[in-house]
Amino acid sequence: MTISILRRNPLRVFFLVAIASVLAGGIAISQPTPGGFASGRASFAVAFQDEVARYRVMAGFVLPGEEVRFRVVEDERNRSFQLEGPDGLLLKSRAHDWVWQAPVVTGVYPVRVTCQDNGESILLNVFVLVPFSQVVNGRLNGYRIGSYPDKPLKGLDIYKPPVGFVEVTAENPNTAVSPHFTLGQFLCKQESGYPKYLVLRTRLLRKLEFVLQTINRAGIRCDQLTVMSGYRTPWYNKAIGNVQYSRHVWGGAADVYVDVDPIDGQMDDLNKDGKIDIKDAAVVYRIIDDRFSEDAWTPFVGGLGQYRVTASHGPFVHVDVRGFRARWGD
Ligand SMILES: [Ca+2]
Ligand SMILES: [Ca+2]
Repeated sequence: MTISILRRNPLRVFFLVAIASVLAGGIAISQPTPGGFASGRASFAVAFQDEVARYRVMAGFVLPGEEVRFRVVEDERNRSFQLEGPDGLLLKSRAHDWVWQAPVVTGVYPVRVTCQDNGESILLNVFVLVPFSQVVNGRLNGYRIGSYPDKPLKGLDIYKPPVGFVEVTAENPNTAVSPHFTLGQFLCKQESGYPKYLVLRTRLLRKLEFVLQTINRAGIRCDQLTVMSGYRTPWYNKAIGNVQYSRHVWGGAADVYVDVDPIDGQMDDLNKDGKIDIKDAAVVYRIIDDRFSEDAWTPFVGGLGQYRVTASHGPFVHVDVRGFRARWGD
């Protein structure tokens, strides 16, 4: 029937296909983002801890010897997969479901889940953390950490001290933690040699990727967000006079701006008014805030703030994954 319609009226077939695609929810996924932004999304996802990795590369954070369950999810075609984690111990292995025991030695371990049908894979860069208990007198191997608050804010778990720290060496700052971000971007700005330490949350990385994808779809063509401030040790956070319970101290916040045209170390003139000011931060803020009620944003509920230019920084937007809604600066 389709062929006979095609012969009679090719234009009508085009519209039928387009309508069917919309009904199937396919347009948003298959339509390229303006300017060719590559989101790095995979055609399946891997669930681990309380996260879902939907990108071809994502970071996870575990304690030495911790058992982690990885499961393939969101695979509509029920294909076969294999997991390779050469340095860990595979305790359980099925076609879509594995339990992997992390090594006890601090470092980054690549765990790759590969679709056996087409070779597509998701690389999970799993960081084995240095346990929090190794902080002595506010320092970890000489690196200043400071002290986390004794009492979590409002008794919330997210304000308890982190379980451990990623060890950043001279060799690993360029490790990909998601398609468009690397480990070193989240280092605290305090001065020191290596090793350095940081806290980072997979949920923040997922949110930053989602923000990047969303602003590209809104017409701002950029392959990266500049992270002005990622992790802050409690020591540094106090030194710069910031509030004690800043989400930066728990690795769940990033201050970011778009700096691609031109790349000059400051926010681009996104609203094209010839000035670099809070109105450019507001462009990013609005794009995120206008969509926040959509279901896809549910895992990323948290803080959003916009900041004006000061003597020490240009305009930027703060995003975090605190788990409840907060807004400021608008
Ligand atoms: Ca710029
Ligand atoms: Ca502007």
